Amino acid sequence: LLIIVLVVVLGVTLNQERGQFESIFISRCEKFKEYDCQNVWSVFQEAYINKDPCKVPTEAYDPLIAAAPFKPACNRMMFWSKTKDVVHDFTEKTDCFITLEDTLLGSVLDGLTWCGKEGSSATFTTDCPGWTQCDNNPVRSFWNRASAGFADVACGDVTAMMNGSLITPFSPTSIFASIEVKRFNSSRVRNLKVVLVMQKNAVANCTNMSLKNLEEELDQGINYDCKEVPESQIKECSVHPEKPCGSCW
Ligand code: AVW
Repeated sequence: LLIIVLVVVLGVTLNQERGQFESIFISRCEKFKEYDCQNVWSVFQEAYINKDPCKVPTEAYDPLIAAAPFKPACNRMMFWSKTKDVVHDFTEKTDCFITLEDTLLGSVLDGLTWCGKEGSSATFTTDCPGWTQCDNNPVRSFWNRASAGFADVACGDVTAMMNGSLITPFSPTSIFASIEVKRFNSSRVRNLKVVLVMQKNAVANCTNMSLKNLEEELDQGINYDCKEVPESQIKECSVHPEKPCGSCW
């Protein structure tokens, strides 16, 4: 009995020392069987621990990307801009596409905030700089670096869901425009297929100026097409995951 009590007390103590952020990180990571999550966690921490939280450049995450590299999933990679909820509702329920948030690193850190502090070896989850407060903050630098890595392995037919309720669906300041599109390489990517998600209040269509800019920005040799798809149609596909992948739009 004494031994059992000791083991439980020790376990609880260790768990508290682990911290809530680390626990979330490890438990989300463990859903991916092929990784050493304790190692991924320690490489992740190295990027921002004991640093000024406005001085974490994107390159700080290079070792993390090397430790858990993105795998190419030709014809199945899905990018998005300002359509987070409808995209993930669809990709979670169906097995057609993979977004950054379905990969190990993307899913582990989705929705989380973290930063370090000079002179401390701890991870903080409050009082961290906001997305636009300073450019080189740990969260923004991570998403910039991870998006670049994900776009680097894009291949075959690539899909992107954009928001038809915006006057500028392809916004120059978005990660999709400023990082991902620039890294699509015509030796790997054959087509960019834009799905413009149309809600009732849609203001843009495929002739939109910003989408023309997107088409022009693509590496020579990458084909472009755009399709206006009602949001209700995508949601209908999410509730009928048995439908073949090519039949939704
Ligand atoms: P987005 P992106 N404060 O919908 O093209 C906090 O604009 O940029 O699409 N978080 C923010 C802020 C902000 N001001 N702005 C952006 N974010 C975060 C990765 C937030 O998590 C995928 F591969 C928001 O949900 C897509 O193809 C997310 O950035 C592409 O990048 C996306 O903002 C989507 O980036």
